[in-house]
Formats: sequence, C-alpha cells, structure tokens
Amino acid sequence: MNEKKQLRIAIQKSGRLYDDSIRMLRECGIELNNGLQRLKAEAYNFPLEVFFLRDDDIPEYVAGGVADIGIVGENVLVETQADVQTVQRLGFGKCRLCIAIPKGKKYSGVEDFEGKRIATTYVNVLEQFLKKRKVKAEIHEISGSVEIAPGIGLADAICDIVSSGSTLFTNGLKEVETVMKSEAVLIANKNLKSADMKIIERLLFRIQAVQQAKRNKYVLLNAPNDKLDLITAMIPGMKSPTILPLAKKGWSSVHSVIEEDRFWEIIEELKKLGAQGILVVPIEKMVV
Ligand code: PRT
Ligand code: ZN
Repeated sequence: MNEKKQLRIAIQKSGRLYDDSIRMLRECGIELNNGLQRLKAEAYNFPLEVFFLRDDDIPEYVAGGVADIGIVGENVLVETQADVQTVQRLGFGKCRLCIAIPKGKKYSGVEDFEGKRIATTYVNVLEQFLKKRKVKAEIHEISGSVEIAPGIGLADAICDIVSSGSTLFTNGLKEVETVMKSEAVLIANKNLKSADMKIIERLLFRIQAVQQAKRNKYVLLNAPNDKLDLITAMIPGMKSPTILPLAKKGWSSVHSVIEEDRFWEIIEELKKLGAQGILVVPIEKMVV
C-alpha cells in the first residue's frame, strides 16, 4: 500500500512561540485542520502533521524521532543539550538570557558572583557560562517566578529570560550580564530519511521566501530621464529595476526592490536626485 508521507513538526502548545509558529506556517501557505483540538493537527495542503507540545519537551522529542522537526527557543535547545540539528533561524521569539542583581547593589564584573547564589531554571547554560569565565557560584534550580528569588532571600542574583526588561524593573532588579541571545529556531532530527529531507527543503524554501519578503520593500517612483542612471544605480533591485516611460515627456516610472534596513537612507538619496511620487509597498513572498 502507498502510505502518504508526512513530516511531523512539533510546535509549542500554548505560550509565547505559539502564535508566531502558526503565523509562519500560514505565511508559508500551510493551513491546518482540526487545530482547535490542540493535540495534533494536519495540514490539508502540505504533507505536514503538527504536534502541540510543551516547549521544554520539543528538543528531546525531535532528537528521539517522535517528531521529525520542531520549533523551539535556542535557550531551551541549549539548556536541554538535545542531539538535533538547527536548520533555520526563524527571527521571532527574540530574547536574551541574563544575570540580574538587586538594583541598589554595586557591580564590577562577573567575578562578583564568586561564592554567590544564583537562582535560575537554566542550570546548564548558566553552568557553562560561569565555567568559561572561571567563576564558582552556587546555582539554585527553581522552576518558576525566578525574579522574586533575591527579594525573598533565596539568592543573590537570578539568571532568566528578558525581553522588554519590565519584569526585572518591577522586581527591583538590574541586568548585569548577557549569558546568551536567543530566537526561535527550526530544529531537525539528525537521522532523517531522504523523503523527509525533501519535505523539509520545500518548507525551508517557503520560509526563506517569506523572510526575504519581510526584509525587502517594493518601490515605485517617477524619475526625470536625465537622472535615470543615478537613480537606478541607487536601487539595483533583484536583477535590475524595471523602467517604463511615463505619458509625460522626459519622465519614467522606475520599479525596484529595496532592503528594509537601508530603506530611509535610500529614499532620502532618491529624493535628492529628483525622484517624485515615491510609493513603497510590502512584499508578501520573494524568491530570488
Ligand atoms: O508551557 P511551556 O513550557 O510550553 O512554555 P513556557 O512557559 O516555558 O515558555 P514561554 O511560552 O514563556 O516562552 C517560550 C519561549 O519564548 C522561551 O523559551 C523563549 O525562547 C521565548 N521568549 C521570548 C520568552 C520571552 N521572550 C520572555 N519574555 N520567554 C519567556 N519570557 C518571560 C521571562 O521568563 C520573564 O518571566 O517573560 C518575562 C520577562 O519578560 P520582560 O518583557 O518583562 O523582560
Ligand atoms: Zn517551558
């Protein structure tokens, strides 16, 4: 019998990575059915089965082959030390793992932690960090509400995830060391069959097209013909810009793609060169 080949992806069941993971699949044109059941879902237009799990379990499930691929924060991946491969950085779930101390305390460097107690859920990552810096501290493993540990006398410092910094602020703490930076990554089992690899490649192709599109904008502008060379040199686009004559003599319409990072800088230059009627449009997918 010819069984339909499906790739199994593990994503967070609920939490900070859930919405972005589902959105990423949707932007890749992958729609899920019975997703509301929240244990397992199937894509009806792509060979993908989705398992909804706690983020902490995802690396081990992928390493053990229960799922073929997974989406997880690098912080969790490094902490669990699971034997998997990282196939793509996903650009969401950005945060950092930091050591923080009470606001009023002086800090002169990582050696201040010698002999001190640090509370964390990231025991392995912190241990590696301190070892590299030759600091011997006492690590207290706690499972939640790490930020209250110094206030209740449980620890001198904490090591926890920070994004906006407001949790530290409300708890009278200040960030003094960055242990690691993190974002969501796509991980894969190390022993996948070639049929699975082919599906991953198709998925990666789509993810990269979405990411490219987000990094770029489509720009349309009117340019005086005597400045066309200078203007097109500013916006070379993917291969070269499209140039179409305007009904008004001596003018052309120029279409191209520009990078989000250099966007304002380029627009300013284009204006100086005499470009007018500049329109900037988001791109949904981009295949170079
Ligand atoms: O239930 P499950 O085990 O699946 O989820 P979880 O509660 O363990 O994880 P969750 O949903 O909180 O986070 C999932 C992943 O999102 C993490 O592993 C990180 O990779 C990433 N991420 C991004 C964050 C944050 N930002 C974040 N701000 N994870 C946690 N936080 C917490 C942090 O622990 C602290 O309590 O938010 C607080 C700090 O936030 P700020 O904005 O006040 O600095
Ligand atoms: Zn978790």
